[in-house]
Amino acid sequence: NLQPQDVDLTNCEREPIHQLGHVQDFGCLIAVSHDWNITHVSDNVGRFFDVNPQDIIGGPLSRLLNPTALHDIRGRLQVLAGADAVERLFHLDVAQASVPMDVAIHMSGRSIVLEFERSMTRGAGDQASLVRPMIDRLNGAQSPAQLLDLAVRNMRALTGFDRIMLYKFADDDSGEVVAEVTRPDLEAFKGLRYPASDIPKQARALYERSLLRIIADVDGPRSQVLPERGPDGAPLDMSMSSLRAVSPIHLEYLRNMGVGASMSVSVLRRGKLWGLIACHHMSPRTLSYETRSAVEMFGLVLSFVLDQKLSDEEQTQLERARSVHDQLMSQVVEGTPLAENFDAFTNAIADVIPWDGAIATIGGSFQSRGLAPTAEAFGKLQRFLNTTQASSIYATSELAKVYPEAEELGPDIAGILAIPVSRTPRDYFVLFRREIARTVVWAGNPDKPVTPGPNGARLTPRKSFAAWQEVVRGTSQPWTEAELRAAESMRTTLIEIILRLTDSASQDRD
Ligand code: BLA
Repeated sequence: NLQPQDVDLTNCEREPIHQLGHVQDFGCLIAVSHDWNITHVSDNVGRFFDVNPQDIIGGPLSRLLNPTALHDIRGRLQVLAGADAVERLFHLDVAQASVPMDVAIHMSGRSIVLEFERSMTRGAGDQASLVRPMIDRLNGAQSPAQLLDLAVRNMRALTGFDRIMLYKFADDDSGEVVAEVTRPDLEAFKGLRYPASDIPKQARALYERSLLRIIADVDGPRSQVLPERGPDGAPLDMSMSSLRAVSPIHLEYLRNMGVGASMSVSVLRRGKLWGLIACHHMSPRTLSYETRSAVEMFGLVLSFVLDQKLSDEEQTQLERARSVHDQLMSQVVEGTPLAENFDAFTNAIADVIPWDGAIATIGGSFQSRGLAPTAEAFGKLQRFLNTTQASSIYATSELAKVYPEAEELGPDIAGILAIPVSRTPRDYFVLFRREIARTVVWAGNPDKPVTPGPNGARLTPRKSFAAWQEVVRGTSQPWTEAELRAAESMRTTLIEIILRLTDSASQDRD
């Protein structure tokens, strides 16, 4: 594992963000063994309990908590469901003459981890009841896009953060801001893309287990967890900690953006991280544990509703693919040659497989639309395509990698999907996609005045966007599984059509 001082922009993926040894100062952490002796404590414990950290390590927890509180905590420990479960107690009277506290309870290895924050709510479940009507609203969404818009607006109402973004991951782990609400004076990030490295792999993996994190004060003090290493020689694993202090690299990123507080909630689809609801506040902002729990529940419900809406959309896409098939077949029945229907045909396909350009070479004719090569440039590409399997479609989103002459097709073409529709000579129907970096532009103020931290200007959204553009240079929007399946079934349809047309043409001659 890397030591904190050795982490830089080149090795972020190896930073052990679950073992940084600190908590944020708005709460304190106490870990105990199975027989309730204190094994770890954050050095700010004196701000929450009338004790010194050094005096209580190795002693019983009962020195800090009254018997009723201990009993309640024990009870919760018994119902912990699974290794990554966290139980919560709100508004608990933990000790004589102390203010009520909210307590998070979870297991880390063999330790029981307790995290205490002063209650900011009455513990009456008011926060959860706020989420209820929001769920009804989410359910009413007509599409995934509308759902995500509703989600960011409701999150703003629930949390009061200055900016709420829905950050969606792509197959290559880059991210896109697909929905956003923001304080009117702030620059908008919607539509922008960021490279996978902005949220490194271990962070994405952690966010599948632990669904919410808040950074209450980007410049706030952190409190060290003592001892640094336990008797087993390892630091306490804080993966599931609600107070976990976050990576200094990420803090620098937030500071460079002028952000004072950040919170993000995982959006999962079937257990896999699909996206994040990412929230910024321009000044420090702490939300009560009860509110954070309500927000986490909101995220869970959003995840389920989203899965449903995405599945509905996938179903609709399948149905559209079927209707393209029917449309094509009816044209054949009417005896119209395919070549005369190129526009109608490509329009129909666009509903199922979005494209930037299309060509058809069938029976010696050549037709093209949109971002497409000339007949001559295509002739050369066709020889390349003839080397692929005749019995299946061929697709790539990085043509230049396999076809060095890609540049000759036109500077923008990066993706092709070729559907062979006859054998010898091979006829093709081909769709083209534009290089993606050229389809997304930075809309914001290019040089917001920031004083970059020790790692320089790289840790800003502007530079992240530029980094993403570099990563995707020469690639198009990928062809999805569903699109490829639709293309494969379209190939069968097209072959059938061409056979019928040639059949009827030869019958006409007879
Ligand atoms: C974490 N990076 C994150 C998080 C987000 C981003 C949303 C989740 C933590 C949170 O809730 O704040 C990224 N935030 C963005 C992006 C925008 C934004 C892209 O607002 C755009 C508007 N970060 C980098 C680089 C590295 C890096 C280059 O940009 C490393 C080389 C590291 N980001 C990094 C780490 C975490 C992180 C380590 C995990 C923080 C943690 O949970 O401890």
